[in-house]
Amino acid sequence: MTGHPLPTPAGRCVVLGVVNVTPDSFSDGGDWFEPEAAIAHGRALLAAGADVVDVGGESTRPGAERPTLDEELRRVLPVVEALAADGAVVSIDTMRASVAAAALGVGAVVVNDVSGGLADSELVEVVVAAQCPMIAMHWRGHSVGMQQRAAYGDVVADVCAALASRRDALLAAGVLPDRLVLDPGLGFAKNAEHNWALLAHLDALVALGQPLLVGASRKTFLGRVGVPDGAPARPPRDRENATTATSVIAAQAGVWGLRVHDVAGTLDALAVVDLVEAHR
Ligand code: PMM
Repeated sequence: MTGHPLPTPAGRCVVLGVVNVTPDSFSDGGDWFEPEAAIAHGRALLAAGADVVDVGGESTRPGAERPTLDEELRRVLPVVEALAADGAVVSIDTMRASVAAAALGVGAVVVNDVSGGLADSELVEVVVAAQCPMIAMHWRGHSVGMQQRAAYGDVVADVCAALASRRDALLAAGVLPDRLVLDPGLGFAKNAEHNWALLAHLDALVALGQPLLVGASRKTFLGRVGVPDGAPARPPRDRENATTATSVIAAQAGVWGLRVHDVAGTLDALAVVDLVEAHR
């Protein structure tokens, strides 16, 4: 069989370190926009213990405009190529089939599609041809207008149903069952209440039977934790403690992986979870 197996370190969650090669991501926009800075950042995340580096060239913050295809390729390819050449396990965070194919061509081994294959129907064909792992996130449309689609009857049931239907379609298309990861898409067409409800019921998402990834790191809903009503939200970099708490909750719920900015802090938190588990 070709293609990289799903990374699975013994005894703990997979930690994906975020490398956003974008001028405008909410969490770290502009910090790593030049390829050299993004490569150095990826190397720092790997040195801190990241199992996977997740390289993306399109900001998905609410309201963000999409880059052109050429611009997205220009952003991500040198970074993917350099980190893969170092021996890193690289995932490409893209909704475009041609970006996924080009990134796989220069060494990426995982495709992370926040649209779960819905934005570009050809992306699934790229994944199937490569037999590579795919992360399929719950998604209700592109960033412009995304928060107007944050309406659910029962958010946990609705997201589970949508992910189950994505799972069935992707498996029918030929994505390998042991290489398909699902993701509830915290912050994507979801308000804070929706995100908290999903975190409270990760067991229902784990029960879908596929490995589950959670990406809570630094997201807007964490900016209000511990902040009085009316006071300004915490900026993204001041959301790390709250992020770590979500990582512990997700690890205890049995998720496969965590997509985070602070790799070292996440690994410490996972070590604590393991030590407590070992003493049960
Ligand atoms: N969130 C962002 C980008 N890509 N991919 C997956 N699978 N899950 C996520 O939750 C996710 C993602 C946006 O966050 P960022 O600006 O920190 O990259």
